[in-house]
Amino acid sequence: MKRLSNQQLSALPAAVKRPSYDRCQLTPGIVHIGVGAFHRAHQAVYLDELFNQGIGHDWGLVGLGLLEHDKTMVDALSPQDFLYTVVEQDVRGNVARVVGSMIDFVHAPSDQHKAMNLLCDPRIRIVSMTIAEGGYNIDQSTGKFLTSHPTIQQEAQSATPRSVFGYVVGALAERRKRGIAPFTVLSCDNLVHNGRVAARSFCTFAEMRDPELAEWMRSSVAFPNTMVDRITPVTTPETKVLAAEMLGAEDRWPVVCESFKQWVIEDTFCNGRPALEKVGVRMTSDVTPYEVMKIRLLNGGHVAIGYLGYLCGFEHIFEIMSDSDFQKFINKFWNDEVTRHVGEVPGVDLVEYKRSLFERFSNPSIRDQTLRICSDGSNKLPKFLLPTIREALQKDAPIKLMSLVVASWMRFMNGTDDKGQPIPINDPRADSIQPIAKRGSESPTELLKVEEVFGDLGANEKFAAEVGVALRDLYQLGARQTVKKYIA
Ligand code: CS2
Repeated sequence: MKRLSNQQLSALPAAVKRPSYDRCQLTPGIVHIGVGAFHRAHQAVYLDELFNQGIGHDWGLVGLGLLEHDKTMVDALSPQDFLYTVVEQDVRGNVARVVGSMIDFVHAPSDQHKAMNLLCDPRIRIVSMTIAEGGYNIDQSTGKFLTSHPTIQQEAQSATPRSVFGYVVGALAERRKRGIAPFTVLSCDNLVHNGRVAARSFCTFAEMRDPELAEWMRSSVAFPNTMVDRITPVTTPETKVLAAEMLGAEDRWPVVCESFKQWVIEDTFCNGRPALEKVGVRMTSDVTPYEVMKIRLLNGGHVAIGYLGYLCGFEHIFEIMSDSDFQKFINKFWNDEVTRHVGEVPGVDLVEYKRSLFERFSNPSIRDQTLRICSDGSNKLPKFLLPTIREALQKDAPIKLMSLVVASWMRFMNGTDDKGQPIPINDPRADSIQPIAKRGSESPTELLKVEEVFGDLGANEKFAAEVGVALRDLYQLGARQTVKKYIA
C-alpha cells in the first residue's frame, strides 16, 4: 500500500476530503508546541478549513517537538509531507479528511539551532501550545510559577534551552534584541484563564533571567485566553487500519475524533492573526464564562465518570454512559452540584449544553478510552474539579458527589481495582502518590496533605469528612454499590 503524501492526494477516493489549496503556497506563520492528537484534530483542522477558503495562506503551521519522544511523530509525519488523516466519527458514520495545514515539524532535541531559528523567524507571529494542564509549572496553593523547581532553576541560568520556557523566552529575548516584533503566545490547554496562567509562567521565568525582559514581555507580548474543545481519543492500531481502509493509502499516525468542535478566543493578538472567525471560531473580549463552563462541566464530567467507571470495569466512556446508574450519576453531578457554579454564559443555554455533552460522551463511534480520561489525575483534579469544590464550600453548597469523585481518584491511585487487578496508572506523580494511597487505604488524611494537588483545600474539615465517608464506601461496598448509594 502506498504511503500518504502530496503526490498521493489526487489518487485518494472521492469521499475523502483533502486540501483544495496548493500547499506549496503556504508560508509559516504559527509554531505549535505539543503536537498531539488533540492539536491535530482541532487547531490544525480550523486552519485547514481556512486555507480551503483560499485565505490566510501566510499562516502555515509548523510543529515543534521539545520532548525526546516527539521524534516518533516527526518520523511518522515527515515522509508523508506532514499530511495526516482526521476521521470524524458520529452516529451518521465516519468522515475522513486529510489535513494539509502543517508544513513542517522540527524536533528541537535533535537540532536546537533550527528550533531557535524557527522561533526567531519574523514570519512566525503566533506560538501556540498544548503542553497539558501540568505544563505551566504552577503551585496549586498560590497560583504562582514554581521558581524553586530544580530544572527550572538550572534552565534559567543556562543559555541552552530545553523546556518550553527556555525556548519561548529565549526566542522572545532574541527577537527583542534584533528588533523583530514578538509573537503572540497562545495557550490551548484546559485551564481557566489559560492565557493569564501562561503569561504568569513565561514572564516569571523571564524575570529569573532578566527583569527588564520580563517587563517588556508584560507590555509587548499578548497571551490571549482561549477555550478549546473536541473529544479526541488516543490513536490505536485500529485507527490506523480504519484510516488505511478509507484512504486506500497508509497513514502512520491518523487521528480519530468526534464531529463536534469549538474554539473561543480572546481577541488580543500582538502581531496579527488568521481570520479564524471565518471558520466558526468565536472571537470575543471575554472567554472566562466559556472556559468555566467547558472545564467544570465537560472536563469535570469526564473526571466524575472516569475513575468510578474504570473501577466498575468499563474500558470506554460510551460504555459508562450506557449504564443507567452512571446516567443518573452524571446528571446529578451536573445538575445538583456543578451547574450553580458555572454562571451565565453569553449565547449558551446550559440545559442544552449538558444535553449535548451527554450525547457526546455517549457517542459509541469514537471509543474514547477510560484510561485516557484517568491519566494525569494529579494535574487534572486541581483544574477540572477542585475549584468547583472550593467555591461550593464558600457558598455552603453541596459537595457530596464531587467528594465521591475525589475519593474515586484516591481509590484508583491505590493501583488495584475491585477485582484485585493492577491498574495501569499514568500520572507524573504516581511514584509519590501511589504509596500514600496504598498505605492510607480507607483514610484520605495523608493524601489530602499532598499540597501539589489539594493546596489548602486538604485542610477543610467538611471536605475531608465527605471524602472520608466516600472512600470508606468505595473500599467496603465497591464502586458499583457506592454509585447506587449516591444516586439513591
Ligand atoms: C478530557 C479532555 O483529558 C481529559 O480528561 O476531559 O481531553 C477532553 O476530552 C477535551 O478537553 C475535550 O475538549
